Amino acid sequence: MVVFEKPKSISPDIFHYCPGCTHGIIHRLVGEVLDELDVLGKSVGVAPVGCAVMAYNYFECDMIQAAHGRAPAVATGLKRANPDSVVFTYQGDGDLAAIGTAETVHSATRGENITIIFVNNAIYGMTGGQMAPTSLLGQVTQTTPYGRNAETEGHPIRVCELLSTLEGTAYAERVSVDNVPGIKKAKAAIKKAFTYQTQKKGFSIVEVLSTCPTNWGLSPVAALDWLRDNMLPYYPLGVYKDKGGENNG
Ligand SMILES: Cc1ncc(C[n+]2csc(CCOP(=O)(O)OP(=O)(O)O)c2C)c(N)n1
Ligand code: SF4
Repeated sequence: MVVFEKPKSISPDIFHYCPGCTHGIIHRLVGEVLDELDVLGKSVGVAPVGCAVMAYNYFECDMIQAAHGRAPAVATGLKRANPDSVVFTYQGDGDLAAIGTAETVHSATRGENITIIFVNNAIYGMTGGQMAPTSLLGQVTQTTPYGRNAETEGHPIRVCELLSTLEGTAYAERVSVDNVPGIKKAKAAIKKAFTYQTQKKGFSIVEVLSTCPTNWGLSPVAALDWLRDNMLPYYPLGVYKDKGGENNG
């Protein structure tokens, strides 16, 4: 009896992520959802620039890699050219909420019928731990050695809250993968986002709170505690927008 196996939407390649990094869990959840919705053959993923850049090796659907922050613009083109495809981006917080802010906001307000998987680990992972727009006040990073200061670096951006104000956003939910019930909720949210896309409801985003033990300077277990103690109070989990039965696609 098979007890545990990789989703067929995930390749046999070994993930390159650091020990304790939750990017791998999030990849798996996306893979499980592609399997369960049986959309692998018509799905196209857009890989970011960031630690998940090699996501194009890990998903078995067609993949394209966009310049830093441009994934929603690339996804827009893919989806408009082939409206029956299922198009998703997979982006970190530096990619989506710094250099890619314009693409993110405008694809949402246009109601592009795409799904964004937004991995918020409160830091730039790939480039060695600089401050991200989502870094918390007081958080020490390579570029905020005395802690992020609102007066000089501004306040962290709450992406789901921001995008939920836009008419084109059909669904926005924040989840966390720091524990098993949270992982189950994260999967349900990802499945709902993809389902809404197949129902042509419009723009959907799932923000997943994620760990970066390497750049946070913590062990994998301590990183999960840090996420719970520091990220959850500032980034409350929940549904920020759900157009439900409405069709704005
Ligand atoms: C146009 C451009 N600007 C800057 C960079 C450098 N760069 C590569 S990855 C990255 C940040 C990645 O952080 P994030 O998006 O949060 O993803 P993570 O690595 O944490 O998953 C930056 C600034 C780049 N590759 N291209
Ligand atoms: S640097 Fe951080 S985000 Fe990147 S793989 Fe390592 S733990 Fe994950």
